[in-house]
Amino acid sequence: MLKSRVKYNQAQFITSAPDISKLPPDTGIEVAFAGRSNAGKSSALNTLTDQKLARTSKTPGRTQLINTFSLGEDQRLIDLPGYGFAKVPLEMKKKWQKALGEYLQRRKCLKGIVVLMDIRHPLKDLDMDLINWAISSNIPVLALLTKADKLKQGKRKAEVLQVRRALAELNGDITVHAFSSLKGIGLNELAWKLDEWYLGPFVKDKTEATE
Ligand SMILES: Nc1nc2c(ncn2[C@@H]2O[C@H](COP(=O)(O)OP(=O)(O)OP(=O)(O)O)[C@@H](O)[C@H]2O)c(=O)[nH]1
Ligand SMILES: [Mg+2]
Repeated sequence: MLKSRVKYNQAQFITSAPDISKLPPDTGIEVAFAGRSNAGKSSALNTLTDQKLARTSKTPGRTQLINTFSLGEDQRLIDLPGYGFAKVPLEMKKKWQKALGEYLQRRKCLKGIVVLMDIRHPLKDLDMDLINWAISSNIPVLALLTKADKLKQGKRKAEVLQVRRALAELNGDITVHAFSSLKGIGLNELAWKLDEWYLGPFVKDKTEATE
């Protein structure tokens, strides 16, 4: 059982927006899942919510709209279109990359970004662009190294450490974890970070915290 404060399994689909004008009002808190095409964004959302909410596919470029899911109380999860996939008609690519850029730049209720990268190919140029943009916009980042089930434990740990070290140099609010939708690796860490973004830090003993 997922031990989280927010009930992610109660997430409900709201809308698929082709551009930001079709999104729900820009209020409350949104957390967006972003990353290269095929990195495993939709799969991670489905694992977190324990539902088949977001469409997944072997073919990169599956998610072409800004998919919005409600957690109630003006809290939303956002599945963004992937970037960096070459084999898509240019016109289509332009359209949905524009939606992605506009979302990132204009959405005021965006509280945190989950950047998903295949653990075997992390920190590509476009990933770094996104992470650097988030830091300069003061938006915290959770970097999830996806498909961690594809690596043995030793290699997996080494890869996480290497990415942590590289991103620490940027001096931003960045957390790095291994993740696997298939095996549930990193699922609690994802839920806890999102809890923090939606509800604030977890305080164990309230009297202690006020001292
Ligand atoms: N082995 C393994 N495969 C995974 C995992 N997560 C996703 N995949 C596979 O990776 C492919 C892409 O997953 P999606 O979740 O659709 O990726 P996406 O990032 O949403 O892709 P776009 O919508 O195209 O941007 C699918 O074939 C998934 O089954 C994982 O944890 N382990
Ligand atoms: Mg997707």
